[in-house]
Formats: sequence, structure tokens, C-alpha cells
Amino acid sequence: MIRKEYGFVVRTSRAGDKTIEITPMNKQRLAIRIGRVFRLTCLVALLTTWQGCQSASPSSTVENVAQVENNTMHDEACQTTPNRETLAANASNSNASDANVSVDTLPRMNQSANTNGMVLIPGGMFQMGTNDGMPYEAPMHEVVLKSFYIDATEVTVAEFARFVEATGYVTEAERFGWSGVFDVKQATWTRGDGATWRTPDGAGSTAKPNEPVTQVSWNDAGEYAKWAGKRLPSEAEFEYAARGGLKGKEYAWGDELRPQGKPVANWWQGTFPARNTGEDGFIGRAQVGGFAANGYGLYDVAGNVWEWTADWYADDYYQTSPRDNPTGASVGTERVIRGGSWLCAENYCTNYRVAGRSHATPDSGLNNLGFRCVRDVIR
Ligand SMILES: [Ca+2]
Ligand SMILES: [Ca+2]
Repeated sequence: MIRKEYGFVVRTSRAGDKTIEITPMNKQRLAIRIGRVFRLTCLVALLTTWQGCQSASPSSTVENVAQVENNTMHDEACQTTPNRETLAANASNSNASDANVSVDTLPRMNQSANTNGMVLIPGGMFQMGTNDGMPYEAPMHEVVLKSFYIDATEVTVAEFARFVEATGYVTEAERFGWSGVFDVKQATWTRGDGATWRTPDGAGSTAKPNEPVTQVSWNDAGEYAKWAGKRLPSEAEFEYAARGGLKGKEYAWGDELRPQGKPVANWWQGTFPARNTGEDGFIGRAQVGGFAANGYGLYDVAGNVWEWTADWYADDYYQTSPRDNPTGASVGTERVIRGGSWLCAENYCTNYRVAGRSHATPDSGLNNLGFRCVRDVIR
């Protein structure tokens, strides 16, 4: 099944060839990929709503970008999370290759018994994924997990600051000198010079201590986790925890997007990207714990910011995933991210659904991407 709100239709032949028909709702996602667009062959035949193929420039609007890359469309159809590679391709002076983020000598915090702020999730069986969503969310399949602890909230700016203060750690975005920023005014992803965890929306912006830390790469998040005596969750652990003990529900809180008529998580109300009504009280990021917890006492498992998981991403992973304690594809180029963010809207990206999944390269930093940690139960 292809959900119409994604603004496109993917068809796969028996030989595996994919063709894509694009509707206007997908224009924003094309803007994300402007950097790649320059290098690609025009695939006019795939476009059903645009006439002709016009040349693009860095200042091009979506309307005059009609070149798309066929084989990247399917996997990232609902991706509001561009990779560093994509954004760097649009920059003339990227110094991405100069980054050196080896941090093997970082001190480790001794927190062998510290589960403060964490919730014990009892092990058990659940049905992971859905047969009623995107192709890569299927098939729904049985998974069994061991018990684990998980942070009740996304890691905050204040918590990450304590890590940096104790270790002197420098994030990848700080080393690159820029990171991915969704510019609300321009309604597109941009290269945000000076964007770091301290200044997540670009130079001069600020991050509140109680908001989720962003502009941290998968590598950065992993270093924080090790320092804290924790680790990143597997994708299965994240979904199991996010479901909060409910079975077969669309969302972490049930089947209604607006229970009692109101949003109960930080997502984008209105028409993305043109209009954000802020019905939930937040145009951008919210402080952690700003909405009711799920059945396990976990906050913001849907929305606010995407969250890194430990797993490599593969869109067909569920077809071969082991039943017991799956840990993702054995190889890959991108890591799974979960939960959706403040950018997910009904008309474009509904990844606040509990089965929603996306992916990003491990060096990517974005102003809608953070993380939380887990730790094993020591018996
Ligand atoms: Ca919001
Ligand atoms: Ca979240």
C-alpha cells in the first residue's frame, strides 16, 4: 500500500525496476535534494505534474527543478532528514573530508549502576512494523526482546553540555563548521554555517537547556552514550518502548492522531512546508517532556526530534530480521532514525506513527535530530 499523503506513487516491476510518479506534495522533498539534482539526468518521463525539464541553479525554486534521481526517490520518499553528503554537494567549499573525530582517548564516566532518569522496559514479544504503511515498514513481524532500561526523555542540551564539559568532546558539526538546518522561512533544508549543538539553527541561534540536543551525529551520540555508561537503542528496542505496551496501534498513544481533538506530541500541524499553525504549542523544538508520557512513562517517543538508533538501515531488513533481539542490517551506509520530528506533517511525512522509520548517514547533524540512550539490565 502506498499512502497518498506522501505525494508520490512508487511502482516496482517483478524485475525490481522502480518507477515513480510525483505529485505536487513531494516538491519540498525535491528541494532537499537540490545539490544532487545538478549531477543527474533529467527524468521527465517520471514527472506527471510538471511540464518539461528546466535547468537548476543553487537559488532555484522547487518549481524549476525538474531533475530527479530515480534510485534515490523510493527509500527517502518521506525523508525530512537530508544527509550531510546531500547538503555538502550544494556547497562550494565543503571541508567535510577534513573532519577527524577520533575520540578513543575520551574519559569514561563511571556510572555502572546509574539508571536515574531511565525506565525499565520489561522484555517480551511484540509485532514490529506494519503492513499498512510504507513498503519498508513491512512486513509486520514478531520480535522478542530482553528487558532493558531506556531514557525517559530525549537527551537534553544541558545533559550534553555536562558531557562536553567533562570530556572536551568536539562534535562533528563543530569540526565541519556547518550542519543541516531546516529554514522555516525558506521552507527548505539549508547548509547552516555555524550550526552546532549550542547553536542548532545556525550561527547566532541558541539552544535552551531543557530542549533535546540536536546537531549531534550518530558518532557523537555514540560517544555520549559510552561516556554515560549507556548505548544507543536498537531499532526494535525503540519501537517496542515507543509502543508503550499497546498492541497494533498507529501511534504511541492509540489510533487517533488527535485524541480529544488535540495534538499530544510535537509535530507539524498545517500544510508542510507552507504553513505551520503551531496548534500543539510549538513551531519548532519543544522542551523534553512537554507532552504526556506513553504507557511506559516515556516522553516524546513520537515527534519533537528524530532519534538515532544503533542499527544500520536497510529498507528490506524486516524481510530477514531475526525474531530474537534484532540489531539491524549487518552492513549499511546509513543508520536508522526513529520517532519523527516537529517537521512531520499530515500532508507530507507522518513518521510520528510508531512504525515510521527513516535513516541518515552517521556523520549527519540536523536541527530536528537527537537521541536517547538505553542500557542493559545487569543481573
Ligand atoms: Ca509543533
Ligand atoms: Ca523524539
